[in-house]
Amino acid sequence: MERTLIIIKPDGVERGLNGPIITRFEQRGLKIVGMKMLHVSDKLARMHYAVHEGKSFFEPLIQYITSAPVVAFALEGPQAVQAARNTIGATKPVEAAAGSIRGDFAMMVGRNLVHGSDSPENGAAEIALWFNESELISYDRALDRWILE
Ligand code: IDP
Ligand code: MG
Repeated sequence: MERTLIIIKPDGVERGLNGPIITRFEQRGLKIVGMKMLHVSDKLARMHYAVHEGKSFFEPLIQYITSAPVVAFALEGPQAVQAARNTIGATKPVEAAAGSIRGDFAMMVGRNLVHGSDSPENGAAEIALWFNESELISYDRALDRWILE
């Protein structure tokens, strides 16, 4: 089973879209194994987005992700990273497929609502950065036999 880190960014929280965004992942069958709301510190923002340091959009990105609370959660499932990224849609909302979160709810790359890890390795690393082990919960869902084969 793979895990991925999802973050509802400040625009999602401020626009009241937590419910619709979480619903997309739940309806898909991905399992939430940890969830919290927090105001991201400058330090955590820079660690999370370290790969983008030096790019033209880096400082605006840090400003954006620290500008209001976020909701962070860990999802588990088979190929959870790819499944979640397809549900999120392309980085630039104008290129995101209709039916994806960004394709349905967003307009611009600097206000694209959601983060999703881009590889299983980064999924594990990002979850370790955002969550303590004690905040992650392993459990069986009664419906899993109707979602997983
Ligand atoms: P991703 O979120 O789809 O994985 P990344 O390329 O990892 O996209 O970029 C991280 C975040 O940085 C994006 O989600 C977006 O918020 C922001 N970003 C990426 N490229 C640009 C840009 O060209 N202008 C402004 N913001 C950008
Ligand atoms: Mg990325």
